[in-house]
Amino acid sequence: MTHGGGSRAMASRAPVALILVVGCASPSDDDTPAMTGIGSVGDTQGSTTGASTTSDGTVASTADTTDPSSDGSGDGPVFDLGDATATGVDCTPVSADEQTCDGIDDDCNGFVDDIDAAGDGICDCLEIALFGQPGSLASSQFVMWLNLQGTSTERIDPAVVDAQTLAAYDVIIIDQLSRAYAPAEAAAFSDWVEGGGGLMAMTGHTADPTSAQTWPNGLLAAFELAYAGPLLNGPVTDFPPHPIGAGLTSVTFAGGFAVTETNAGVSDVVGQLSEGPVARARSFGDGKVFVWGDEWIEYDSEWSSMPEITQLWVNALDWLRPADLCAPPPG
Ligand SMILES: [Ca+2]
Ligand SMILES: [Ca+2]
Ligand SMILES: [Ca+2]
Repeated sequence: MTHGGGSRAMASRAPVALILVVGCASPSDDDTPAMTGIGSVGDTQGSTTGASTTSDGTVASTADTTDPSSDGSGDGPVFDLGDATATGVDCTPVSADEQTCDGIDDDCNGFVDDIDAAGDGICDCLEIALFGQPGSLASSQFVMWLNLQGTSTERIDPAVVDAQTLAAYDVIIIDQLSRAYAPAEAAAFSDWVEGGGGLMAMTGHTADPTSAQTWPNGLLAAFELAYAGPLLNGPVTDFPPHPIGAGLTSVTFAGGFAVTETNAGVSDVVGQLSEGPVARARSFGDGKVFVWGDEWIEYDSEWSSMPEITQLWVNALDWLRPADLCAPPPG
């Protein structure tokens, strides 16, 4: 995925020649307000899945050229981006700062789509999928919360998983699974991670070993990680040095499982109980995998008593995001 894996990114980077019209964008012409439009979940998703076109379709063109006089404004300079993936020395800025989640380094600071308008620590350009069914706590509004942080997040539970299904996302978070997955579907997951995707897994929605361990383990096998053992209870207060655990001292863990390696040494322990590791993380190809042994961290009803959980999500999403997406400016 090289960050190029997302459907938005792939679509916007496909052309070899791209000309943008800038300087004519009113606030409504820009994706940024939509990306940070608190409460406009549908708008947010819609605005970022349309490849390089903005909400009103005026800014970008993915084919041939855009005549600056054809958009009705005619008051902006035209920049030839050349290769749409351009950044660094060959990059021509189209704006003074990063403007749109379009797979283009607008300001040529070396980082594509590095936008976090609200300063909440979660990149506004991330496209996230919650994969599977939500947990049992009706109070959970986790998908909405992720969208409120500026991301484009949706829940999916596809009948068949293939490369095209996964390519639309930068980060996929496995939630409660409702079935076993075929080897070809598991392979699609591992290929997606190897290409740059960020995969996180949760479990513990039920004690049933088939749905809580066997099914997710089928997807995690390629990464040599697995849920195992009896139900465990936290909270997790032991966070060995790792970016995901940075600043954390206590995070809920209520009826979850140990996270084990099927090949010793392939991962780092992110969190552990007295019984052993319950969170592990590893790199895999160009992507990353983070496996957490419980699901209560998605229940925002818990966050009022454990505000560190939101920091866990900030840390996890920053670690999981594609390496060339949303990074802060160098230096
Ligand atoms: Ca940039
Ligand atoms: Ca951009
Ligand atoms: Ca944000």
